[in-house]
Amino acid sequence: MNNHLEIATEVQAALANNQAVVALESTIISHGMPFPQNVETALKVEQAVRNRGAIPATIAILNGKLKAGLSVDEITELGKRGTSVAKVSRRDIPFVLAQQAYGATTVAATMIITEKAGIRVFATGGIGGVHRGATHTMDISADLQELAQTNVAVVCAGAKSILDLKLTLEYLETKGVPVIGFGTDEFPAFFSRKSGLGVDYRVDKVEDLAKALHIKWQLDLKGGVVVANPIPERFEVEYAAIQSATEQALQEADVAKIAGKEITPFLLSRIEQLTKGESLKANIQLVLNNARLATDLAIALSRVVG
Ligand code: PSU
Ligand code: MN
Repeated sequence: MNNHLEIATEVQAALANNQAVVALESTIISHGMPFPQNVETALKVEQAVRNRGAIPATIAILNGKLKAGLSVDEITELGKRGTSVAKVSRRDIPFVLAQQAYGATTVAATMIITEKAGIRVFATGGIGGVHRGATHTMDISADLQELAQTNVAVVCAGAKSILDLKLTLEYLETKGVPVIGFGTDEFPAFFSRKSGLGVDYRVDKVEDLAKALHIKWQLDLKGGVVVANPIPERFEVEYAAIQSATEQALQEADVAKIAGKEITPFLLSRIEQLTKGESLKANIQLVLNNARLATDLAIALSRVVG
């Protein structure tokens, strides 16, 4: 395994000293935001993790290697290449490695590499989920299946309403994945703090969450958890604007017959265009907010484990 995985020196040193490390995903850089905001955001997020006391490890595949921890140049390269980089989920990893290619890792693939590197906490924007109309299309993100089997806490702002949030929560329940609301009883819907749907557990202190996570993994109850962290109120996007942009993007995807792994990036970029960049601003803020909470959690976890 180890000649496939390259852990940055700084990340290795932190892990060896039981210092907090936070993993960060890369599909959000290549496929989730446009250049140059994607690179600016990725670097800001890394800085936010450092400022709060942990070491960031952006996860990606570069030249056929699984990487935990990228340099500024590597993040910039990934952001410039954008959607020409392969979007890599679990199924794609061995093929991208065999081709010595670049890969931007989704939540699922990032979780896999995060776990292999020995990191427990990962921050992103939103997770994939059960798509609207999935009862016909069976479009269910591999992220959910990964959460069922890989031991990583995923800090996110919930999931976008391009998805069927109710079915997403049902699926997670079936798979035994706990959904935790951080400081909230409600599952957040990415751009807004509310979805009308509940969470399994509300937690107000990272220490309490760290204790429960430690016990979960001590008991070998495999799998991750969703730590749903609502977007700060002042950055919420007006509900009606997001709703109409989402509906329009979904209709366009349907007409253009976009399916499979193309659909999520298509919807994300259309919503950004249709809201004239409003959604992008919110997206950047919520990722920063998630990186800060993930840092606090990683620190709390290193104390419990240590
Ligand atoms: N949702 C977002 N932003 C994102 C993604 C999802 O709000 O950037 C990306 C993540 O990388 C996620 C992936 O893991 O899309 C899910 O893609 P799919 O639905 O094809 O599994
Ligand atoms: Mn899909």
